[in-house]
Amino acid sequence: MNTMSRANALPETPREFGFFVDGEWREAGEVYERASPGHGVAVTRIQKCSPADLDAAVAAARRAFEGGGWAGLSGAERGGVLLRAAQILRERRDEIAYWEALENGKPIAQARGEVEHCIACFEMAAGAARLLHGDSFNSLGDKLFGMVLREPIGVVGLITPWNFPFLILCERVPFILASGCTLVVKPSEVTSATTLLLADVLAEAGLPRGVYNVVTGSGRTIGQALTEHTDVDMLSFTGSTAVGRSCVHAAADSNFKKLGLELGGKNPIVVFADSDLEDAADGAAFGISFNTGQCCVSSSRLIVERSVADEFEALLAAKMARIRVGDPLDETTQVGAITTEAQNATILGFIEKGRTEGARLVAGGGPLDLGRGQYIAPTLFSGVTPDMAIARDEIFGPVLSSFRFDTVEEAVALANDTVYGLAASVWTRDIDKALTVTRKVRAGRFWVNTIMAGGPEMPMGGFKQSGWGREGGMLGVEEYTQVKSVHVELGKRTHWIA
Ligand code: TXE
Repeated sequence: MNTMSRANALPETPREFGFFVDGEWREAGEVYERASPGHGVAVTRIQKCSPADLDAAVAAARRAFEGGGWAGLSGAERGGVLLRAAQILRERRDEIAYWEALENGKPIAQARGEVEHCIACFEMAAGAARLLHGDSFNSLGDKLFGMVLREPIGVVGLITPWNFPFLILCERVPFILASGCTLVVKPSEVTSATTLLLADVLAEAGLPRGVYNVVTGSGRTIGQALTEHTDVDMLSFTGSTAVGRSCVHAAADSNFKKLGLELGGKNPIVVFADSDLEDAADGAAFGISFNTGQCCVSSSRLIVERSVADEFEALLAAKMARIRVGDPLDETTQVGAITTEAQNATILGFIEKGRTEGARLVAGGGPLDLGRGQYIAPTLFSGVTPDMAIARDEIFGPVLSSFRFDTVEEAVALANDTVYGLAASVWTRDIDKALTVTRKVRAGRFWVNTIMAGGPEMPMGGFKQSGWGREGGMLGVEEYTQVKSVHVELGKRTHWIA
């Protein structure tokens, strides 16, 4: 069966994008090419912006903010633009999914699903723009009335990673816009296309010029300069813990800009003997293989009750072997390519470490040769001990490490044995066990008898070293505001000076 339609063919020549500042497309004078990781063929040409291009983008965002043409609109008017953007995204869903699959290597069907989620984010934020409000205090006595105003924080810098280029963008941009802020986005250098396509969508939806700006280029130059910029009021960063740390230093050394950080994860999936083992195995296979495990919320540590551990691992390994790993443009593919050569080498390095440190390979265990592109088989290690590298480090690939427990306390201790706290999942039919684990494990996003579920209504973010702040939901809009407490005296003042 041919599952590649003509619309899924590779582009004949790489598509060249400009960068977007103050409502217009610009050229930097130098471009670089990005090859599709699933095919090894150049698909896009991206501008290599200079620090001067970044300054121009920040200046445009500042003018657009201070001019009041966006922040000064009513929530209903801002929401109207976001709703129009949602409609245009719906019309351009397949096009956006296509470029996302090409640059990132994810399956095209998955990419379409992600664009659907992005549309929901815009619709949710449109409502939130109208609901955003402060507070009042009618309880300060007869003579004093208190109001708490919410104001947009100003110019936001947004640095996004390559694993979910469009989804992570859209879990932030509509919420930033709903708050009344303006922004400068620096997408990952390897997956910039869809962030640039969003500029077109927003302009067509009626977003005023200068509100959404995109600069492209390397993290170490343009990204770093954005973190250090003294005219950026807030920085939202999603990526590695190492760069997250450098953002904190840069904020402290520049203008104390507010930070939102979504960093790494080493997320536990706790499986009790009483759970539906077929369901749990399906969830565990999905949780580690979805997006080739290049997912901050991947469930990469399986913590399974000893009495069913052998049975469960066998069930899981059989399911993992049936996952359809293949060409991102094939409609039937479930798991696509590894996004970068560096990440491919990192994952294979961890698999090697797992072997040499004494873990037992139960499924996968290496690269898959599909003729072109870089692919890795979903991999399961059993008998992992807490000191091993595959137990502690974020691998960011389809590699699952399995541990065993006898008591609820042991399961909780193993789940919490990490510096991270992004997400966790628990599988059991026993409400006591489900809620005990949920209450005692320190993680920002929790799933009970499911995994990776969610919607834009729910806030997302990490405990411990997984980050600061929350994206999504009403909290996700409030994150980009600051509050001003206003005290109003009523009636004649009681004089201090007699
Ligand atoms: O991330 P980087 P990398 C983790 C994952 C992965 C590892 C390395 O474990 O293996 O990070 O990935 C920009 N100042 N995650 O090296 O470098 C960069 O251009 C400012 C987890 O690709 O953090 C890109 O836009 N910006 C994660 C973004 O930072 C800089 C998602 C992320 O790249 C910069 C991705 C600098 N000095 C990786 N250097 C998650 N939590 O989802 C780079 N960038």
